[in-house]
Amino acid sequence: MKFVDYVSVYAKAGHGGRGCVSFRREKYVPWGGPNGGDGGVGGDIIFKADNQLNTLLDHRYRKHYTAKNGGHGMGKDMHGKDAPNLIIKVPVGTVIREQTSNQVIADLTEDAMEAVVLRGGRGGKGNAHFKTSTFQSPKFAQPGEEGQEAYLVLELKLLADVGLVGMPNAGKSTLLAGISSARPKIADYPFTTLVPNLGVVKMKDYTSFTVADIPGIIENAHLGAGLGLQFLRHAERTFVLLHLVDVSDDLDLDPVETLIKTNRELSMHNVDLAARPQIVVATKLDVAYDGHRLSRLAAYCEESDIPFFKISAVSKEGINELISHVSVLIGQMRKGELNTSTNT
Ligand SMILES: Nc1nc2c(ncn2[C@@H]2O[C@H](COP(=O)(O)OP(=O)(O)OP(=O)(O)O)[C@@H](O)[C@H]2O)c(=O)[nH]1
Ligand SMILES: [Mg+2]
Repeated sequence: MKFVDYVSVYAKAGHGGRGCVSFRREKYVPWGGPNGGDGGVGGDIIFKADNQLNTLLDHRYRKHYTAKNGGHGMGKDMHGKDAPNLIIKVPVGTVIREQTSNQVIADLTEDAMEAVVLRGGRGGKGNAHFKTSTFQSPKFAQPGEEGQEAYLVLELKLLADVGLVGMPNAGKSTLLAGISSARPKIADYPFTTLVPNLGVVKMKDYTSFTVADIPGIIENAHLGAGLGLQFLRHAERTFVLLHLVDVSDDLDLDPVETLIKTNRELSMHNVDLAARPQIVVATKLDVAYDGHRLSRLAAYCEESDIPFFKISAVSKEGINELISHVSVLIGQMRKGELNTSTNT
């Protein structure tokens, strides 16, 4: 399945129906009064979150949505029919903005949540409405109002408690596969993960938290290098980031430099991301034989007061400690005991 997390669409709510001009015609009643009915209301454009969906793909090729118009008013005081609303389903986590102002109109964070994004026009009043004691036969009625219309940007931002970030090959997907039932693709080449993956980590005490594995970030990602920063929007709605750094001996890269560079890319995307609580996780302990890179990273984190953990997906060393720590942290954040800045 293709993962689509950003689309723009055009949508228009229904036009209100026209009010009617009509007069009573009855036998033996030469001057019947006005009896033109009102127009019906145009259909609204409503977006609704649906947890059966996980991509915006459906909206990619259907860029125009138009709700039906209200029915016109008719004689004999008959009102036009109200048009049905057009309900557009999107995945949970979809943010809807107006394209030109970039203003957020709706943020659908829970299943079945709905937002009326564009209002249908009101129906016009029929001439029966305009009758007064001195003005008995109005020969006019109101037109219906236009429905609202807009170009909208739909953006899917996964909602996860934890985001996994790091260079390609750092071991993000391997960690996700080890702690949840998610089965992301894992391989020893960079950019194995092309789209974000979500996993649920279940703890022994029946609590759980969600983890998003985000495609690898390289230097100049903000200029479009590698997969660029296009998927970083999914890190924006997490409580905490696990920043994975490969510390195996045979890599040439300096682990501290790697950490700093990746963080720089994160802040280029969104300064708030750089301020998100972060835990540094040294990976591939089983192949850190002499451990020179490991100790350098550990020392740096200690100096800079950054929480630090080390794990091996192969020997499972350190994984339980890491997960327990994260679980407690998430628990505290959910209770509001810790300050976070999950910006949307
Ligand atoms: N020895 C060892 N190898 C590991 C460990 N964790 C991951 N690997 C290997 O490192 C390679 C990359 O792992 P992935 O989990 O695909 O890395 P990733 O960070 O998801 O990479 P991208 O998706 O490309 O960003 C794979 O060959 C894994 O088998 C570990 O703890 N020990
Ligand atoms: Mg991966």
